[in-house]
Amino acid sequence: MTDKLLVVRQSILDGDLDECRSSIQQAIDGGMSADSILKQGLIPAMTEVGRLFEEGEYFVPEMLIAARAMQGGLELLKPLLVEEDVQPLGKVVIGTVKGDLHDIGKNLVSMMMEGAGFEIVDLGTDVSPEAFVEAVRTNDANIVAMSALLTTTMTNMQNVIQALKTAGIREKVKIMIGGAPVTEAFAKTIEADGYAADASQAAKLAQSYVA
Ligand code: B1M
Repeated sequence: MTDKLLVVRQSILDGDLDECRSSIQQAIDGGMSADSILKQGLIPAMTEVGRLFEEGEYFVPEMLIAARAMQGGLELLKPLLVEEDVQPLGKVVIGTVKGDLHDIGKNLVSMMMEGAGFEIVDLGTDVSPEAFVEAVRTNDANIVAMSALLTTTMTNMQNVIQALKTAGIREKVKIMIGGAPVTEAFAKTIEADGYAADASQAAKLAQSYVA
């Protein structure tokens, strides 16, 4: 890794948005491609953030500020990635299910997935089954990611899966779910493809679907 990318990586680990953007700008000005900055700088840094989180060295606040720094940096790269025609790993439609307004965990999952190289279509909170179906169709998504924080709303995940089946597009997508009351067993019951306990595992699970 070049010195410039080491600075990019450290700025993400420190959650330092300004440093992240200025070090990325310096790497761009120095002639490095956006693709290299993304794949050798941002993505490995977010992988490391995920590892630190899983090992209990980072907690949710550290992960959030790291993800925000990464997102701020990614904004600089996005137009260049389009110019370089860099393809994302896949397209994820993500949302918190109908009746549920909790979005802190969902946003974290979304940011970690973006950091892992996915294009994200974030539908927000209180998302109906019809809106998930419509978003999968219009975006030609490969993954549907659902979050729920309430025991009363987690059952709506099954309604989304049913709606995808009815629309005839269930087999087109991998469906992954998560959120505090959600479990692996629940995922099996509703025939989701997978469950992840936290944002770092969610990013890894999504990567396993496109590997
Ligand atoms: Co609410 N709330 N809340 N709340 N709230 C809980 C969830 C609750 C456990 C609090 C409690 O009673 N102890 C309880 C649920 C009880 C239950 O159903 N068993 C509860 C309740 C009851 C309610 C209301 C009904 C309260 C009321 O009005 N009477 C109401 C419901 C509103 C609604 O949604 N319709 C309500 C409202 C709210 C606020 C709006 C005030 C606010 C939400 C703000 C927001 O999100 N923008 C809020 C908050 C903040 C919480 C707590 C305190 C924190 C949730 C949170 O953000 N955690 C929560 C209590 C608690 O958890 N200690 C609580 C941090 C976040 C990073 O974790 O979201 O779990 P989490 O995400 C994790 C993992 O779960 C996972 O990754 C993340 C981290 O790595 N993950 C996924 C999440 N989604 C994933 C998707 C994946 C994979 C992993 O794949 C796709």
